Amino acid sequence: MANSGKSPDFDAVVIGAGFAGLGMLRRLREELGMSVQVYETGDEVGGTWYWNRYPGARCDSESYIYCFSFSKELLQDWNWSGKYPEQPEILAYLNHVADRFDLRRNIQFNTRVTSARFLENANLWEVETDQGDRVTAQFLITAIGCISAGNVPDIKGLDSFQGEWYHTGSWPHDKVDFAGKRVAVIGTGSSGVQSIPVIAQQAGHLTVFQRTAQFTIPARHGTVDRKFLEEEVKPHYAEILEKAKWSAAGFPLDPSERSALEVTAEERLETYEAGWAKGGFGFVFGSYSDIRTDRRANDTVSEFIRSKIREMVKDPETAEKLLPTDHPFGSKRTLIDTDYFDTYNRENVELVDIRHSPIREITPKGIRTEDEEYEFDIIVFATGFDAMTGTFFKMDIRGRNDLSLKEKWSEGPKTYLGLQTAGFPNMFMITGPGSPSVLGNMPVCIEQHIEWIADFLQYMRERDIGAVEADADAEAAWVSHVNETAEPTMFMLANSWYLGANIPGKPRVFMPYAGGVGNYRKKCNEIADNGYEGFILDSGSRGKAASAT
Ligand code: NA7
Repeated sequence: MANSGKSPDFDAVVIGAGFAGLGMLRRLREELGMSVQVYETGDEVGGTWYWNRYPGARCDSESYIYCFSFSKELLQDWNWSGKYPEQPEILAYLNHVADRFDLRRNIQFNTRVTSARFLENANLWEVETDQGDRVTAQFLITAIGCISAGNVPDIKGLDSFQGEWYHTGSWPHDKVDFAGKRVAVIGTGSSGVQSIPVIAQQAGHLTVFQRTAQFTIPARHGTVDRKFLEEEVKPHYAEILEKAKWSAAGFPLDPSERSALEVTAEERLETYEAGWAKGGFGFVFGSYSDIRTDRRANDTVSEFIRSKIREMVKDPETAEKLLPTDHPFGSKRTLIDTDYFDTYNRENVELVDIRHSPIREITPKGIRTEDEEYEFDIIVFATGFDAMTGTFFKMDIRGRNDLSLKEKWSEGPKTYLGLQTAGFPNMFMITGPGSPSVLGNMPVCIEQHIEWIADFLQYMRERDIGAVEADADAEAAWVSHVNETAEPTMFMLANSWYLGANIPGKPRVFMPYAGGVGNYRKKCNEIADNGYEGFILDSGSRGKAASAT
């Protein structure tokens, strides 16, 4: 459909139908009365939880806090079964939300946005898709996820491999049969750590190719505690959510205020043991306040986890390879696992340290490292994503003066609050680089962006403002603040996807905002209360769509 007159085809185009896209669509349509078109590449809703169907895929946030908060009824009605929700259950939840709030009618599935161009004279975005759509909208809102562009490393010979291979982030919808097969998993990040124990139970033989040994904390997963849910969560959802909103990482946890260096070694050990027994992210937030900022404090927890690995893994040589010694705990994404280290005690599991013996090529039969050749029926790439910017760059997004986003961000992403980037008026990013989202509980972060963006659009409409754009100076100041905030943290001491270090040639820039979810919310609110300080408000052509649907 082309733009036929002065009015745009839609008030807003939203890209993506995961948590962010669904929530944004509902808010704009139901509360602002806007006409919205969502484009989604998949043939269903779900985003991350549509694509990541690998064995063992589940969320590291506890289920009762991994949800939308906009509907009290939804919060009360939905019953999770797992303490940590598994992928099929989260997908079922998102499908339920789509049905319950009648969201599908504004979503076009099987459609990838290929380009978006800002039409300066009209203050509109023109969006094109791979299905031949060409539409205009006043607002362009990206809800594309932060970890959605899969990274299959460029290893020589992959095309020649005669077996099957898969990337965890675009897993087939039909079950992959590992029974009796010789399987390789490359990568030991979240996806590897979750899938390895499950694949090991099914495969004939599993070989794990590890580049970096990981710190991981036991999840202590199980079925959901019904009594806890009915008595402690559901009657108090409002307070729980409020606490999560203002917390450091979007969880309703009470962070410890003690320093690890103030207490005796015995007391520390007791705290770490208690946290380890309880499992999950509480281990991090409930122990000591400085383990993520002070190297000496961090050493105590890093060493504690190493001692646990030595205890859990029976073969001393394997245990030694599994010890993370080149980065402190918490400098890469904190991992939560179920039986990860125990898996290496199985007869059918082998660990190959590719830091010391790198993969040279993939052969028709398997994988050749510097020292050996291995034969496989299936190779699983748990090798992560071109995070935070990769999905943006798959589209040709152009702002003022035909400037492409890829060119603007060639030295790393530059945003104001992670919500807008100068030169791209009326384009908003949900969980964009420069926001804390990937360091926190996603739905809490996503909903904050949805609410903030919707309030801004409402403000614009009430004042007849046609376009808003981040001011270049405000953006530069925010980029500096993001960098300064990350500088004293452990995050700077590892090669992680937060820094783009997993993608050859990607600029080494810390992309998320490490100042905390609650602090960030406060800053966003202050900026809004000050008349959207740092944004240029242009009262030119308003570009409202003809009718809301
Ligand atoms: P991650 O966390 O980026 O992990 C990818 C893993 O793959 C990690 O162990 C990498 O080693 C390894 N990797 C990456 N490239 C290669 C190559 N070329 N050769 C060998 N090994 C490689 O991705 P996940 O999918 O596990 O998790 C992504 C996020 O999803 C996660 O953080 C959660 O937020 C949810 P490295 O550590 O870089 O040496």
